[in-house]
Amino acid sequence: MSPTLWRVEHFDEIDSTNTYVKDRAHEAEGLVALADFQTVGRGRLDRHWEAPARSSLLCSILFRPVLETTQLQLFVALVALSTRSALERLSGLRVALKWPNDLVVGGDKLAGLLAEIVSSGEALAVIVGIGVNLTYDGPADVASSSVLAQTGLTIAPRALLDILLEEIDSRRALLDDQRGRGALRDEYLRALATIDQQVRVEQSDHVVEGLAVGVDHEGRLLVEVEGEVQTFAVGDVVHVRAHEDHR
Ligand code: BT5
Repeated sequence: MSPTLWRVEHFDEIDSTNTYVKDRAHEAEGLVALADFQTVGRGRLDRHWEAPARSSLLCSILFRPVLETTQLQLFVALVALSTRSALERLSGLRVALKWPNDLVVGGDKLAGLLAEIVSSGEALAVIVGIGVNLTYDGPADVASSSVLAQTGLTIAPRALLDILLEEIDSRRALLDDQRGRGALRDEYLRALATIDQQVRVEQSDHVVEGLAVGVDHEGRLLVEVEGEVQTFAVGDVVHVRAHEDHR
């Protein structure tokens, strides 16, 4: 498959890049919104994403999957793994992934992803937004960090975006067939700090504790609870024990 035709639209200020791309979900794959500042940066479940102007990579990418909505978490994996590789190429920094949507360094949150689905009739769009702390260490009350704090390097958001899009290009076709999805899942498993950790999965109506043992073919987390493996598609995961530093 040839590389995607990326169409990057840059904004000095916007409400939220995810909202912008969501409103254009009917367009072809490859639309990217990039912002210096968001007035209403969004996390999941109505949470906020904080980032002073020009301190972070703030962008959202439009995909048009060939398969069904169950691929959502695989697109999160695709963008998270690509961001991880781009950061390593640009700064040497090694980050780990925390299921379902964080990039972490030694337990501190360095980046978060927000994936949303828009479907109208047969057509399906997946929007993946990402915020990466480049020079801002994150809110004071959150265990968070930045590329600058970790490496001493100041990376320009656009430089990171360009390498990120290259990395997505090198993986995007994997999502279009079963074998490719298997290869992506293998890379995902290797990058996930969550695996082999004692975790607490907090869902809207209940909390489960157990050992994270893997992810399935749709990127859902597999947690062993009292000898039985349960599957989680959404939910917030807390690593119960401190895990090793993945830098
Ligand atoms: C996320 O949500 O981590 C998804 C963040 C996605 C942000 C990008 S920026 C570009 C695009 N456009 C948008 O509007 N959003 C996307 P969640 O897992 O719900 O985490 C949100 C929580 O992270 C907040 O409640 C804070 O505790 C914490 N947080 C906020 N800003 C942070 C930052 N800069 N660094 C680290 N943690 C932060």
